[in-house]
Formats: sequence, structure tokens, C-alpha cells
Amino acid sequence: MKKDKLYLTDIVAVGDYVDYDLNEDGTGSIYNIEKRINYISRKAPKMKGSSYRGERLEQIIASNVDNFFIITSIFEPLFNNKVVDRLLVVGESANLNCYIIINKEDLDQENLLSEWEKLYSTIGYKVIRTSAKNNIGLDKLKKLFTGKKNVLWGQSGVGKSSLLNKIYSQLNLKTKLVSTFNEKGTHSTVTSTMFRINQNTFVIDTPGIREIDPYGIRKEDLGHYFKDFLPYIKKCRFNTCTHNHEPDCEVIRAVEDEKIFPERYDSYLKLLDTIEQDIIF
Ligand SMILES: Nc1nc2c(ncn2[C@@H]2O[C@H](COP(=O)(O)OP(=O)(O)OP(=O)(O)O)[C@@H](O)[C@H]2O)c(=O)[nH]1
Ligand SMILES: [Mg+2]
Ligand SMILES: [Zn+2]
Repeated sequence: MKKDKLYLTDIVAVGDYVDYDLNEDGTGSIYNIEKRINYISRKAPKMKGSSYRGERLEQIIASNVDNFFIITSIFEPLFNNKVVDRLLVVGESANLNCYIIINKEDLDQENLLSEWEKLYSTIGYKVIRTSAKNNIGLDKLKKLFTGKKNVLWGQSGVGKSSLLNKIYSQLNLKTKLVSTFNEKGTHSTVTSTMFRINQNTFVIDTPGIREIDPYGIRKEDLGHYFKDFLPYIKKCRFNTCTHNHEPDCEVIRAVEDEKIFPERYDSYLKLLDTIEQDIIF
């Protein structure tokens, strides 16, 4: 399976259970990290000096979570299904409960939201449409959060912090001003933080991403993390089929028969290509 190699960028991640000693002056040291039940991660963005023998390190975003909320917006930034599909691969490969939030429904002038909602709910994902601006869908989200450890992840500017502020006003998280929204290089949230809402409800706000490459996924396993492919994968002629060029591929047949959405297959091929390029590199 995945994640057999661990060249970590972060030794401790948000959500870890740790043992620590605390000094009188408030400083302290962690001396034990409990084994993670699960975690979400990505390949650390390409940076000089961050590679180990040409490999990109794994960056852990959050650990020991119950629910993974993939947050998108319909506009500003424009809904990006490729990013959603990549985040779904992250969630599925970690065996997490994945939800898709489509925020800023107040900006949905071209009625795109319903189409994406339909696509993802047909596959079997729960889609929650929200507007932090107009207070839509907030009660639904609050209910899903309650009693769980939740992580919110998505592109920068989709409204992660705004939604959390609206649901839990005590958090008072920093968000972007509308006027500065289009300025490049500005992330309002710069580090992942977990907030305890009550005894057993936690939310983790994360910095927005620009790029997302799932870590440690082998190309012959990638199809297993597209849950709409699962009914067909077993029927491919080769059990190492990458559903790309191989003969008698049932996934390709299902795309041709319109049983798999072409948008999803396209995302799959792009991700497969990324993995292959990384192997050469
Ligand atoms: N029209 C509209 N604007 C929204 C909505 N939700 C958030 N915004 C605006 O979108 C911008 C970005 O919101 P943030 O909450 O900072 O986004 P974020 O996902 O936390 O961004 P990062 O912290 O950079 O990852 C702000 O200007 C918000 O006011 C919404 O439902 N509708
Ligand atoms: Mg934020
Ligand atoms: Zn196949």
C-alpha cells in the first residue's frame, strides 16, 4: 500500500496525540507521538533544497481526523473539478469520510453549481452548497461537524475561514478582504490550526493550496481512489491495468458507454501523467 516511505517535512502534525513535558516558563518538549490512525498529506511544493535524492517530501496536513471537507467555490476562484478530484484521491487513499462543500453559491450566476452537484452526488459523494455571505447551508455543516474532528482543505480564497467564522463566531479567523482577493501571493491563513469547539468537536482550518499532488500513490493503484471506477476495475484484462492504453480495459469501455463521467476520466489521466513524470524525474 501507500506511504511506506516517510521522509517527513514535519515531524509533528496538527491532530497528533503527543506526550510532552512542560516547563515553568511555558516552553516544553514533545517526547512521544502516538501512531496516527489516518492522515491527509500531499507532496511538498517544489522548493530548492527540499528534495531527497530527487524525491519530493511528504507534507502532512492533519492527522487522526473523522471527516475531510473538500472546500471549493463556484466563482472567485472558479470551480475547479481537477482540484476536487485530486483532493478526493487524497481522502480516499486515507480512507476518510469525504464531503464536498461548494461555497459562494450567491455568485452562481451561470447555474453551474447544480451541474457539479449532480455529478458528484451521482458518484456517491455528499455535496453541501453554502454561502458564507448569505448564511446558506451553515446549519447543515454545523451538524456534520458536531462530535467529530473535521479538517477543511481547498484552494486559497474559497472561503474556508469565512465559513468557520460564520458557524463559530468566537473563532474570529482572519479572512481576505474582497478588495484584495485578486492579489497574487496572499494567503489569509498561513498555518493549519485545530480549534476545540466543545468537548468532542474540533475543526482544523488550513492554508489554501495552489497545487496538490497526492503523495505516495502508485499508478496501478490510482484507479482505486476513483470510486466511480471501482465496479469496472476488476474486469480489466490485466490486473495492473492503468486504464490508459491497455487492451480490454473495462474502465475505458465504461467511459465510452457514458457510465463514467468524461470529466472524471480526464482528471484521472492528468493525475496518472503527473505520477509517471515524477517517476522519470
Ligand atoms: N460572495 C461571497 N464571498 C465569500 C463567501 N465566502 C467567502 N467569501 C469571500 O472570499 C474571500 C476569501 O475568503 P477566506 O475565508 O479568507 O478564504 P480561505 O479559503 O480561508 O483562504 P486562505 O486562508 O487564503 O486559504 C473573502 O473576501 C470572503 O469575504 C461567499 O459565500 N460568498
Ligand atoms: Mg483561510
Ligand atoms: Zn483498465
